[in-house]
Amino acid sequence: MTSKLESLNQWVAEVAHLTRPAAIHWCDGSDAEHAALIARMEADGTLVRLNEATHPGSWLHRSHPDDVARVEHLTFVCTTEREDAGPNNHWMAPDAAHAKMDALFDGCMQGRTLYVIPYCMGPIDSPLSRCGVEITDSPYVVANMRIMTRMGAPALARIEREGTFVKGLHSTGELDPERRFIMHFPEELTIKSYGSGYGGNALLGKKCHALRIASWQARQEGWLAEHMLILGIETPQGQTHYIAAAFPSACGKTNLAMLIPPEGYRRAGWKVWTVGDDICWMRPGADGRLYAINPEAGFFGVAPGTSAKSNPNALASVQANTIFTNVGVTADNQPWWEGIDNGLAPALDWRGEPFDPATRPAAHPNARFTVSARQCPSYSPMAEDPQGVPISAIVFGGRRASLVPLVFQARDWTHGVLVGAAMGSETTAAATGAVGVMRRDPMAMKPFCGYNFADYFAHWLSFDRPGARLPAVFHVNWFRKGDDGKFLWPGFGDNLRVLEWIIGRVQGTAGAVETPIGHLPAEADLNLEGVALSDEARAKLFGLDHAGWQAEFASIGRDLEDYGPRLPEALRQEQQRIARALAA
Ligand code: GTP
Ligand code: SPV
Ligand code: MN
Repeated sequence: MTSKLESLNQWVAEVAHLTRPAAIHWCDGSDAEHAALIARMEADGTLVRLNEATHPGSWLHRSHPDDVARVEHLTFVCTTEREDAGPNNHWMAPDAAHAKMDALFDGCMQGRTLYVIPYCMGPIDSPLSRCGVEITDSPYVVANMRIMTRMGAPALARIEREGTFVKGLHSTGELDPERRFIMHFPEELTIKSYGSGYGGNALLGKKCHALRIASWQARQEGWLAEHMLILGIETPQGQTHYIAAAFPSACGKTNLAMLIPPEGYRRAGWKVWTVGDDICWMRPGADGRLYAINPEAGFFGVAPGTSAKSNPNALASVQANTIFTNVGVTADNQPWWEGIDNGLAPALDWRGEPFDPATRPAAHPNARFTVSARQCPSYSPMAEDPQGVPISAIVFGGRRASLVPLVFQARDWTHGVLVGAAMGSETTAAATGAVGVMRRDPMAMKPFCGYNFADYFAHWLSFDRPGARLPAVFHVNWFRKGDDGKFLWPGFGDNLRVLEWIIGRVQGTAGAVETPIGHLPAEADLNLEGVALSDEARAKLFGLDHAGWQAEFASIGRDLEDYGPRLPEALRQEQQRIARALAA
């Protein structure tokens, strides 16, 4: 097969000439194609069939033990000018990067099949969607892309119509961490990824395209590509409010997007609808509001900690037709992970060895499930709407054991942009490296912004213009800990209490106390009925530690200076204004 688009045929031919595959397969996304791929992977051990009675159509993939998460230190943005990538990215000159990657790709697909995957990020008929083509030698990547994107014939038809697409070239190579690079060429709308088969390193539609390349395009075209979940909250009055929330990797986006209201709220008629759990593309509509789509079609969610109690919607979603990566299995081949809390026990760990708690956990901490969003019981009927959903509030949040209260609201858009730019969070297992180290992660985009953060902040500020009806901006922290090291807030379903306050603020019905860092709810402004909170919890969740925030703002000021003269003056002034207010 070939395409009607000559530029696509030509690129595939060039790549085949370089990588020398044994065969070329153009993916049409059909069931027959999928079945053949699965059979092939089952035969060579890439996929292990799970218990057909309990988990029909579901598979386990064990990745190489050195290939279990994104590799931020090996991820580059290759712009002509180094400054355009900014201090937030690793940079390499495009020519040098192409030469380095092409040397790795030279002959790397010998004996393998080259798969051409045309895909669409976003509903196939949405003007907000964008298309790409991933070339890969990994059938596991094909199977995951089929779940995570709109892949195959309809996407190819749209690409042929539009004539443009993001080019992504991927090979698992030898899975040698020394020969592993994830390179982005935003000026050429091109991605080259070599040496990893895992998640965000290999499923190029996800972080590489939908965030790093898309953020670059979004800046040029006047929209936003963000590491955000999107959810709808239906009130007992029957109104649905949409919220987009940016939390860093493994900090609760999937959980919040699939929230099940506490009992009292359910009885009163509250419902939460999932639009997306990881990525949000939004742009101003004719009425000045921001309209958002989820560019993905599936969830690549963190498995550990997912239980009938913490996230029943996720657990229900993964009962069938799911690919599990790096989880453990029970004696009768059911998937198992720490915190699944289902009364079963693991027999084999994620490396396929007999489970021994002294050796390693059953599931890798970054073990994931890949599943179609349509299997989620709370999947929003508006999720596939080509126009997107109007966003009423943007929520930033991080994993902060100390200092940061449960929730506060920014005074205005400029303050909101500062709140996002100043976000901090403790690192997690979603990327290789130390876990639990506090770092700045502006808008949860530190690993994903495809250009200079200073320009990104300026782009965010530019949305505040005549005619705009921008969302209100908030900051939350579900992860505040007490002196005993335990979480002070129950979290999960109870987070709806905070979302209710957020909606109340947007509608002008909920109260708040004004402080230098923003509007904080008084305890009485939140519905805490049935929530047991200690005095320590109340003080820390709703109080303001003045001295602590003074130190935090000094640190924010220093960190912003890292961006040098490109940092928007409005942001610097906002930081200084708050620092002064805290000192007064
Ligand atoms: P990526 O897919 O990596 O971008 O991450 P995500 O933000 O979707 O992460 P996810 O929702 O899977 O977060 C997983 C981790 O956050 C698990 O350790 C959860 O237990 C924890 N978590 C989520 N919500 C809460 C909460 O409200 N309170 C507490 N204490 N932990 C939470
Ligand atoms: C993340 O790390 O933020 C993820 C998983 O959502 S990955 O697709 O690997 O980027
Ligand atoms: Mn993510």
